[in-house]
Amino acid sequence: MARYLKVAAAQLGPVHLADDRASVVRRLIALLCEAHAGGAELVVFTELALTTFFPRYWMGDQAEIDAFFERRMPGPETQALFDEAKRLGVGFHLGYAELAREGGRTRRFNPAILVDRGGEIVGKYRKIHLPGHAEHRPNVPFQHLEKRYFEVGDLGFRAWRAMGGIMGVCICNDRRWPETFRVLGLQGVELVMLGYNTPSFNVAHDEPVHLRMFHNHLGMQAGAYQNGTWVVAAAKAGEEDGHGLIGGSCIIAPTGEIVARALSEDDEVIAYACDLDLGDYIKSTIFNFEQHRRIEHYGLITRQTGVVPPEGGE
Ligand code: CDT
Repeated sequence: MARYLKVAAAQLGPVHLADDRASVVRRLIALLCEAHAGGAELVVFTELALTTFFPRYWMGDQAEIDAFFERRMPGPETQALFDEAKRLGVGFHLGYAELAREGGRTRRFNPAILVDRGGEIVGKYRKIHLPGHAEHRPNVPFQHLEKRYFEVGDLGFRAWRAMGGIMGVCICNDRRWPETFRVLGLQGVELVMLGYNTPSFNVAHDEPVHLRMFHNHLGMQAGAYQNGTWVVAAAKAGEEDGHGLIGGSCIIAPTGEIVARALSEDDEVIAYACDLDLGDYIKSTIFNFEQHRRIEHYGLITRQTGVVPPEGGE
């Protein structure tokens, strides 16, 4: 018998600098309730969902930076979201900024958690592919300071048995890297959740907006198909204090097809009843890893980061 899980992606419209956590959590709860009313059992919220996308701002004062971080999860403002989800019996995925005391030092990460129907955190992932730069670039219209504000995640790409399936998490820029999906695929992942904050404008290159959206979906559709997994992706969208973020939240089947897609650049719920067995035929035929992977030829992928072109020739 097919295993169906109705999953919602809860796209979040702009969160401005002036918006406080309590108002954002109220919006998340409204999205959660809407998703539940439509039959969703799992709701995927976006990356850094509780605040504006603050890595666009250069901040020199550590206290100002730390105001965007959570010390506890759930914490004073997020407890209401946990309570409501538990009351409704709905699981959720949430991205936020984490300030942790570990090994006698303060650490800052860009994580996402998976919370089950009973309100328990059953999985946590800390973002590994941090894009952008660490130094101030005063000559561009906005910054992308993830490399300054966060450490590289130290928990690996993990999948967990939860919500009746094998669930994986990655975050935003991770979705552009085939390695992300393959490491999850090697754990038999059936559904990958992710949130993203993707600026509409590429400060490094004059790239048409339609390509931003095309590349957003391209990597996720490939990752879904090549690993026989569902992908549920929730964007932060719209103009945050004048800085555009693409929307395009979507649910992608293991066939690589987009089966649901957000229409707006605002708070919006999309949902789909995902057959968690749908990827089985892909995993057992064209992408039967056990039969067809040739790991003796993949060594460069873990030995080398940058490109080393062949020597000699013309
Ligand atoms: N949040 C995040 O990872 N955003 C990146 C922007 C890359 S441009 C510096 C993304 O891959 O969408």
